[in-house]
Amino acid sequence: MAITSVKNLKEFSTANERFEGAHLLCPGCAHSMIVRELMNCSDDNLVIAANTGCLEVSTAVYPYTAWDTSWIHIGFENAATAASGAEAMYKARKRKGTLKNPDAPVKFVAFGGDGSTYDIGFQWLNGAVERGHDFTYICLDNEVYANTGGQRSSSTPIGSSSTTAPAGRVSYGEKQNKKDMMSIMAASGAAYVAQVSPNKWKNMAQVFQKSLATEGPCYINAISACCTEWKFDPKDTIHISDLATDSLVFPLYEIVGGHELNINYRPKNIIPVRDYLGSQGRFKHLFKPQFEHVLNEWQTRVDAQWDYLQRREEARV
Ligand SMILES: Cc1ncc(C[n+]2csc(CCOP(=O)(O)OP(=O)(O)O)c2C)c(N)n1
Ligand code: SF4
Ligand SMILES: [Mg+2]
Repeated sequence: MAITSVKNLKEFSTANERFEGAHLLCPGCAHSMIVRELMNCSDDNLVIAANTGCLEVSTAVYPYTAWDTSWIHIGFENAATAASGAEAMYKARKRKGTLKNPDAPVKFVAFGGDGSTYDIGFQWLNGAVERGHDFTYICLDNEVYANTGGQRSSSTPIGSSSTTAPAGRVSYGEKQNKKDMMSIMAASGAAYVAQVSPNKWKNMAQVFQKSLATEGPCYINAISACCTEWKFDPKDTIHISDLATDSLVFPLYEIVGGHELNINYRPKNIIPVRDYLGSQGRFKHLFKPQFEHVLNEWQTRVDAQWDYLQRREEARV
């Protein structure tokens, strides 16, 4: 697997910018950090598909664009379809000898929000993975339908208050467990799957490079802190992301070839899940006495998941 070396911070900050600042994402939006890093960590030609969501509506407001690369906008459910279709056409033209520059490396990438990835575009993503296209799908996972005002998705975590599962005197908000897309994608035949977070930018760059260098479908679940819907100060995006990874609410790990699980980040000091939940307005009601059990269940669930991941890593099954 040919992986170019990870750029250092200085190289990143001076890299040829392919995701331009001319966009309307909220200040502090993690979507832009993830996208920019993907584009800066590769020197290959990129063909990027983005479906409807905060990323697309904020980066391509006619007649402007933030994308200094080939870019396809497509309907809410179809980022994977567009990227896999472009990849299939590229392969066919290469075979027929009709490409102008057949030796130039080209990589195909799709971006979708959690609403489109976990819910509305799930079938199309799953089909593209099952067909074995050579592309990387990156879910910008802010755990809510942010662009349309904060409805819950199947990525929304238990206890979060959203417009369609609001917290109140009796209800503590979301009742369902966040869907486990990592396991689903690994089981669906993805060659490589990983979770990343922008606070661990080096790991994120390594994962992106690994996925671009892997032949076959890759799925990356990127936690994308949303100051607007999670209700925190825009200056705290990286701090909130630190709390997510260091409480192990969002563990960073990868699954290679559907079975080999590697943990990519082990916090030196694991912090209580309460510290993560208490940092955001969407969970603030959980600190009322009547919802104490939800906080305790959260910690138990996160501990059990971490235990499971470590056992999976050791067992190599
Ligand atoms: C088939 C279809 N259903 C619904 C919509 C309306 N819609 C546009 S963006 C969006 C929310 C996007 O949420 P998500 O995918 O999580 O991305 P985010 O905005 O949170 O980054 C919705 C429901 C649409 N455009 N097409
Ligand atoms: S609402 Fe959230 S995801 Fe959308 S642009 Fe603002 S911070 Fe980013
Ligand atoms: Mg979302």
